[in-house]
Amino acid sequence: MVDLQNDFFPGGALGVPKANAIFPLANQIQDHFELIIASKDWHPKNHKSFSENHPSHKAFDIVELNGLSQILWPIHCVQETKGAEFHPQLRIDKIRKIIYKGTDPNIDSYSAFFDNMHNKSTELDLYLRNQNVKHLYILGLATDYCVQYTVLDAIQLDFKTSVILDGCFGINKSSGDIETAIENMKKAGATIINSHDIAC
Ligand code: VGL
Ligand code: ZN
Repeated sequence: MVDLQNDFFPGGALGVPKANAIFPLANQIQDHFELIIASKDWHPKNHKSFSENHPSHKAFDIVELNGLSQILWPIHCVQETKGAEFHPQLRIDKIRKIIYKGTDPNIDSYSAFFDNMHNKSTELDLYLRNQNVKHLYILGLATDYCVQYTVLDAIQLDFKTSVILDGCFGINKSSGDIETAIENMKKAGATIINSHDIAC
C-alpha cells in the first residue's frame, strides 16, 4: 500500500482527487493477502522537493536537482506531522512493515525501493527477499508518481507485479499522466487487475 497518508487525500497538502474512494477497498482486500506492507513518504522539513525551499519558485514548477528533473511540490508528509500519518480510515492492524522513503533532504524518492537516482535503497527489497515474497500486489497513491515508480522498480527487481487499479488514484498534473503511467507499467510487464479479480 503506497503512501496512504493524510496529505495525499483531498483536503491534504497534496490531495489526490477522489482518493477517498480507496476506502473501503484498501481495507477489505487486506484479508486476501499474507503480508501487508505500507510505504510512507517521510520528508524532513528542509526537503528539496518542496517549493517552499526554493524561494524563486512555486509549487509544480520543474527545476533541476542534482542532474535530475524535479517537480516542486507543496510541503507534504513532513516527518512526525499529522499530514504524514496514515489516513484515519485506513485499516492498519495487518500492516507488518512500514517503509519510509524520501528521508534524504537532497533527493526525492517516488519509489518505495530506491531514491530517484537509484543510488540508495530502502529496506524493501531485502525485506521482501527475506520473507521469500515473489509476487507483489500494489495499490495506493499516486498512480502517476509513487505507485508507478514502485511498480517499475519491482519489475526490475524481478518480482511478479500486479497493480490493483481501482485501488490507485493519480494526480494528473498534465492530462494523460495517469494513462501514461498505466501504459508504462503495462509495457514494463505489470499485470493490471481490479480488486474484484482477487479471489475470495
Ligand atoms: C508522491 C509527489 C511527491 C506520491 C510523493 O506519493 O505519489 N507524489 N511525493
Ligand atoms: Zn513526497
